[in-house]
Amino acid sequence: KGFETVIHGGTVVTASEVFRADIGIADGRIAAVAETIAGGETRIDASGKLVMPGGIEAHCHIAQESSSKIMTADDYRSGSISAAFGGHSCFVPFAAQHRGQSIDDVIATYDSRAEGNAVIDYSYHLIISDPSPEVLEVGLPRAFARGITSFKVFMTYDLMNIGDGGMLDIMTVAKQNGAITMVHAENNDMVKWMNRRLAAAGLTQPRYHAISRPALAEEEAIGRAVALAKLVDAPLFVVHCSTAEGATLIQRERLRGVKLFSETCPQYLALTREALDRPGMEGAKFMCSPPVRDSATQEALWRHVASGTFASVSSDHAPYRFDATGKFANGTEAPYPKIANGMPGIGMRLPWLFSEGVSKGRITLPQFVQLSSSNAARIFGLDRKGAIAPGFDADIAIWNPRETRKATLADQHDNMDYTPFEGMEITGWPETVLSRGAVVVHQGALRAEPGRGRFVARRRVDLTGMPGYRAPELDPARNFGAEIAP
Ligand code: DUC
Ligand code: ZN
Ligand code: ZN
Ligand code: ZN
Repeated sequence: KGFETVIHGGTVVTASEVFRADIGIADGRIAAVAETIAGGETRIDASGKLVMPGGIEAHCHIAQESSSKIMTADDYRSGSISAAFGGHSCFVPFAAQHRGQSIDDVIATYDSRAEGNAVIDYSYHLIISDPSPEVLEVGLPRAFARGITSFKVFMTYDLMNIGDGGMLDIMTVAKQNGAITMVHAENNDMVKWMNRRLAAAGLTQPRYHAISRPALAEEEAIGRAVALAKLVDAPLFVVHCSTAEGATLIQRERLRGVKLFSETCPQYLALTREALDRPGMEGAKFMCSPPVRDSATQEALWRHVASGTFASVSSDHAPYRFDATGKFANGTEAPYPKIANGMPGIGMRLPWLFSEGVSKGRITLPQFVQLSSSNAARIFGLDRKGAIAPGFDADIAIWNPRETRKATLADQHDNMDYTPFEGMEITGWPETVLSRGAVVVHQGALRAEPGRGRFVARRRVDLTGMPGYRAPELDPARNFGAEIAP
């Protein structure tokens, strides 16, 4: 049998095992995994290297306008190139609805932004800011039929927040279609109250951004989002969890069988709010929502990463440059509420997680695969991705676990003018990245044409082993309220 490519001599890492094997690729898929494979039109020598499923970035903002109309610096071309240099062979950015916009229009908008640009495969999570009857009854079911099986809602920001009732409606429709709801959980009124007090006291420098969004606002909102999801027994994914209290609440509800998933991000494990104290406006580089916290929080979040509370460690790449197109769109002295929120990180997510996680002994290699790729594939229905096994797409990253170098902006290959990881000493870098069998990146060079990445239709979330929760008032077995159970 003819293989297009054979990767030989490497150590294969899956979500459960680490073993010596060669990989044979045919028609863009993994066709064989065996101790020794001869032949292959192209042979890639992976001796001394780790051969892992390509990363799947399930939380990133690409070619997306913020609700105040600031466009991210990265589009599907630069965003996917940065992702690929960072070890990814798939990413799932958001397709964001503006209020009043139809879902068909949202999807068409992002299709046109993605087409011809991506170097790796992609899908979208919808962001719903306006759950009108038309959206709930027509728009979302059509999105599901196209293989868009997840979407995000916000509990904060006046232009995005859809209220508890809107969340119940969305979660109900999602459940009926086998989709999963993602949530940005921060209490909007707590943040607005803090903002008013800080503004009245004249405290508007970047450092006050972190003060304005208390840990309690996240804890309260996660608790409320989980209660709403339990009422309708629908699956929920809490994005960018930044607090020990939030993580502990998620862990407890997962132990109870609730259909609940979550992620944290490198910035919450790597940075503290002191970063926002840098002189002048420099602190704006480290502004994101929820904000980075303190070192005790970092330690607690690492325990949750290591013990399985989080399905993934995602970048939340939200690239706003340190100039008038991004952070300073409202002026170089803008008060923090008028500075775009978010930091870049799609190119550093995996090297940073490998270095701080695997190289420092906080997580195992299989855990790295789970957190970087395989869990996202299972939860978000990318059914041919996230594994090294026959039949799966040959989406593969070959890593040099011993290469040590400092993180630099040039290594990100994005459209940004800074990286929050600048100067960090990183051990373990991806060297070669394949997407459906084609080499996309090799030893620091891009080898693929923009446009080769394809949209991937996704399947329903896999909830095996998650019994869920039945509110007594909606329980058919108790025969009251069952008529309206979703
Ligand atoms: N939420 C995100 O998920 N990303 C950037 C900013 C935000 O509020
Ligand atoms: Zn060999
Ligand atoms: Zn968010
Ligand atoms: Zn985000």
